[in-house]
Amino acid sequence: MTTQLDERARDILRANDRGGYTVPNGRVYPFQWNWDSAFVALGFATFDQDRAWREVETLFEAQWPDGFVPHIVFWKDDAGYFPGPAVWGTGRSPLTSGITQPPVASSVVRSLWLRAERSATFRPRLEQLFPKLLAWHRWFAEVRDPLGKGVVIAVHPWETGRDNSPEWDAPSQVIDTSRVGEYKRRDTTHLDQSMRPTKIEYDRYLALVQAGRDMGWDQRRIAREHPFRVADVGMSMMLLRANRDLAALADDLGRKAEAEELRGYVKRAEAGLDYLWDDSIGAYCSRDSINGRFSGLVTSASFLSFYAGLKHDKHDSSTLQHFERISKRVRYVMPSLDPDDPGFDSIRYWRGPVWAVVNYMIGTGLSEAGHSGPAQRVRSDTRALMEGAGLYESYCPVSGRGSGGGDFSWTSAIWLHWARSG
Ligand code: 9WN
Repeated sequence: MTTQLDERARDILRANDRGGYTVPNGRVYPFQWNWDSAFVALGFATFDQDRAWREVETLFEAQWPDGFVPHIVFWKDDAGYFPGPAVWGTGRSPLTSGITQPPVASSVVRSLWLRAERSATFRPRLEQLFPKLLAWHRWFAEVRDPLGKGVVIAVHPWETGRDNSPEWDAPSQVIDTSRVGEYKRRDTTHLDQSMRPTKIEYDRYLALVQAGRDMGWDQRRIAREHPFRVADVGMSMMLLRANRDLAALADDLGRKAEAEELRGYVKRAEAGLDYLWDDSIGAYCSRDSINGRFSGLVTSASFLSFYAGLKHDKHDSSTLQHFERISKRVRYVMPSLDPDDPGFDSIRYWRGPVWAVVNYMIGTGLSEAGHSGPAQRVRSDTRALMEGAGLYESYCPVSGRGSGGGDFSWTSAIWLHWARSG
């Protein structure tokens, strides 16, 4: 089974390779996506290290001069996805979207570097990538951390990568959709509608794209004025981890000043992420930065505190209690939303399904923090899902059925890099 799935996973990555970058799924997502590409590189690294580095390098070819890295790069147009480059209207070359995505690239590059055993062959490539990664991290610190706490403010649900998480329901209420007009979605022609975000959610996504375009994609202005400005627990945890990993890379490259700067960001977040601790539910969750309200929801992102390297006895034991409770409620952890929440929907995108990339981060973090039982559960469930259903975009935590697109790139990568030996 393992060898068969290894072959299948490699075939999927090769088939979705468009020459230097990989599409998440050929039909549903025909462009380069930011955090998908990073995770995809982990998969390539298991059989073609050169191709793995190339994936990240291609992504950073689309970096804007201020350090921002877009969530989609439209290397070639494709009518199969909406909204395409004309709707975004960023006027960049290459054409890109105007929002970003979770900053996992530095953590991935560190993993590639360690796999390459810090070899002289890959050192020049690391030297080239390092300033680009650093520029992106600085952009987060300067543009997306207005609270000065290391907490990332997301200005679009798509930035969080957890598009229709119920965490965004309340903060999205204020988005004015009156100017959105008619449009034709493409996702629901490829996939079952019951698995995708709803019409009102799409209207809001598009209203935010329009607002960004109206502001000429001036990122500083967007960060100040957008109607949606949410402190995202997922991005904040991933950035903290990425800052630690980039600091370690700076050490290896002998860049003392940069390592110190990055450790400064780490310190800031270690103290500041308490802002996302909601004592009333005993978990980390996202928070509307406009009115300070917590989402009050336990999601899969709540379990990323271990991956971020946060250590806090009371918070850790409370988070682990949620883990125990949820792991008894569903056959496969970690559902994207607490199954005891009334909004839980086992097949609708980020309102229930399990995502392999999130499991990879949760499992890695738990294992590093010494919580080997829960860590093992996450890994073996991920493995069982893939063996049972194939390499899908996501999975139903109750039945194990695949949901979303099939032949999925980042799921294949996570199989090769991590889940296969769980
Ligand atoms: C919008 C590609 C992306 C992932 C996101 C996932 C989904 C896009 C969409 O697909 O988002 O960016 O159209 O639904 O939510 O995490 O990066 O796999």
